Amino acid sequence: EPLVFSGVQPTGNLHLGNYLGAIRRWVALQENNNCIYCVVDQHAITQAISVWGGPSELLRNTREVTAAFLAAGVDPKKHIVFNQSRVRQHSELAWIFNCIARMGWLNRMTQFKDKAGKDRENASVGLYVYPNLMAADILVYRATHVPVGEDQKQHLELTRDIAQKFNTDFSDRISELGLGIETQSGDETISSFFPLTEPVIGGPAARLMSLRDGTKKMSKSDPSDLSRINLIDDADTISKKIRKAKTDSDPLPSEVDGLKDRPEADNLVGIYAALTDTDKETVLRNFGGQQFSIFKPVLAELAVEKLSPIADEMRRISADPGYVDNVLKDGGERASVLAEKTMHKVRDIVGFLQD
Ligand code: AQP
Repeated sequence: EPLVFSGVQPTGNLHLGNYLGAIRRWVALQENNNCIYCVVDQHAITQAISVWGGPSELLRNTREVTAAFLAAGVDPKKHIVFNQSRVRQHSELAWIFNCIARMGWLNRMTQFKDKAGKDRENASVGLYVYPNLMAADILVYRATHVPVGEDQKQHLELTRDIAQKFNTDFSDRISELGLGIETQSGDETISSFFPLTEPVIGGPAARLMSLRDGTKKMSKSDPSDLSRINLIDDADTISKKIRKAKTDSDPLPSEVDGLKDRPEADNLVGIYAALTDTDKETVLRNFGGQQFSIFKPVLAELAVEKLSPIADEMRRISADPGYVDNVLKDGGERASVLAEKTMHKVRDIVGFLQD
């Protein structure tokens, strides 16, 4: 049976990319699947304390991200919403995955290179092994589908490699204990315990770019606030940011092909398409030939219309922090039961003595 898992880090400045690339798609997946949505607070502390802001900031951001999930339409009763650190089995499984994943695999992770920057010697070990914890987040529920933005693709490939190596290394033991399902691995049939998780990536907002530089990802950590639309921005701020967004001076093309080598134009058209649930072709059919002086105000109005209700709802939900805390506590309890079911089996598979 399909099971959906995804998470967002409570690192502040939740933006339109996080919403369109991930959270909004989570809401759609709730219809036909069981879903687990997580505020990944243990990931948030992998960078320097000056980046994640320290304990009070982490608590504040954990509540704010949860409020964003709920305001966007995540249903914490039918599905599970919790913060990662409450469910100890994530880090327990991550340790085992630290022993499964190879140094060479992690050395290829581009996000580590980006986030560590030039001073790699000074990056935390946690930042380096973060993809193993992410694999554990997913596989501790044996989740089959993970909706994320394009930037997470490589980490999901690593998650599959880890699952595959675990299944292969322990294949005999998994079948001896009767805990696997027979799957094909190359020419061999092996008994698999972990599924090979499918990334759910796509649509016109899989990778939103900075409003100041169409070659850079829209990101929470960009020092320029003008580079992103934050979910809590008010109408004036959203309009100003779109008005000031970098563009070239040509009118919009009528075909998607014409967006090639025009990253800023491509980005704004993608945002319009995602906000209206269409595709870039449709947007260009309506706006091809128009100048940005026409397109930008229409886009700004649309963004305000779609985002303002979410920001209002976030403020309403945040006014009662007790409510948010209870959602996370209840979700954490339900997640722990599921995670422990998996971990009990994993300990048996690995050969850790337990009752
Ligand atoms: N620009 C983006 N376009 C589409 N999706 C995006 N996501 C992030 N940026 C974009 C998706 O949002 C989800 C949550 O991301 P995260 O909190 O795990 O952090 P991140 O991937 O490191 O994203 P940020 O916001 O850009 O933070 P920093 O500045 O720290 O790098 C994920 O599904 C992600 O793909």
